[in-house]
Amino acid sequence: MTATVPDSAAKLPEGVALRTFSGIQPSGVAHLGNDLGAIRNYVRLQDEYEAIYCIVDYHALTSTHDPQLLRTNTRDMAASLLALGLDPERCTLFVQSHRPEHTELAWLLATVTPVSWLERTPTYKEKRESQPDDINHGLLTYPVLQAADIVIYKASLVPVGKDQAAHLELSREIVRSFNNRYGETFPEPQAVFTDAPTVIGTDGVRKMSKSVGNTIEVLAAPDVIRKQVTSMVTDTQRILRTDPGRPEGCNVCQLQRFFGDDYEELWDGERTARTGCVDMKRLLAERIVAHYAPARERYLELMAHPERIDEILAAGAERVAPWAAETMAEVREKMGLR
Ligand code: AQP
Repeated sequence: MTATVPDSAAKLPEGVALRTFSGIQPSGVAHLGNDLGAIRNYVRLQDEYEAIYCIVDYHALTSTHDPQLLRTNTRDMAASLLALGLDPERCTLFVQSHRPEHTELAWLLATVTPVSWLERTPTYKEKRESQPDDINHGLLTYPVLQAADIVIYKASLVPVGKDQAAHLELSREIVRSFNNRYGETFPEPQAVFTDAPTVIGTDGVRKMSKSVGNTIEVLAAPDVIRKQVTSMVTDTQRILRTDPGRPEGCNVCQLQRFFGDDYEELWDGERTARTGCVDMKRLLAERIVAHYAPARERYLELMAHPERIDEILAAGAERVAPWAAETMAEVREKMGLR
């Protein structure tokens, strides 16, 4: 899995430690799209940069209104990230609401952000269409809080999936708008993608997504993973078992690329109809189960000791506190707040 680090990352002033930042919503369990599209880069970048990762519970409030569920999901997402490879010795992991400075900065950035920029973001437009009676103010201003999350640590690299590209572009525009008005303050954050920037869901059409319900839950019990993989839509043009398959049009075949070096051979078996879609799904399910088995073990172990998770999150919030305070002091001064 490669991290595509943009050239502009090299343009930071000398002596400034490169920071990466990314946030993930505690809106349910981690899925294959999260891992292949983003979390793998979180893990990789923790060895190369000052890496800061945040469970963005303020963001989740735009769609989750059950306090107990939010609390449970927050701890669950922390355990998932740690199980999938985040190491508190090599990165900082914390919960967004433990650093309320994020919301203060979001308000300040909102004053340099035209509403028209927010109204044109694809996610907001989608939500307005799909849930016209449930559009809260947080859904509109979500990208401003997202920009604040990143720039409060002056992070220049943001490992995310492709679905976040438009939000990142907006963060850069907000940064430019602030820097133009108040003087050079924030670096423009750049997205960093893996080689699976958009993982398609089990329906074979839409991005894998919890709200769509087309996910493969990587830390679930083996039988749950098998069931989810078995439900995957494959090449819709392959009707009979004897029809040649088209790996480029089959999501199961595409996912094989990430679970073994022999995918070209497997694709050849599909093209010549030596293997069928069911064979491919069985193989993929077993490979996913085997690949994530050690992470699942770590996840279960952590969930059995919630106090350890809470300690890691508390230490993370402490660690970022001086960085957030430093940026807020600079911003308040530049904006004329006394
Ligand atoms: N299908 C995907 N392919 C590639 N990357 C993905 N990401 C999410 N889905 C895919 C990336 O995972 C990170 C965490 O994103 P998030 O907090 O927005 O994720 P999510 O809420 O888990 O995404 P969902 O499932 O799509 O949530 P809902 O349905 O609630 O909106 C991000 O970097 C994201 O790009």
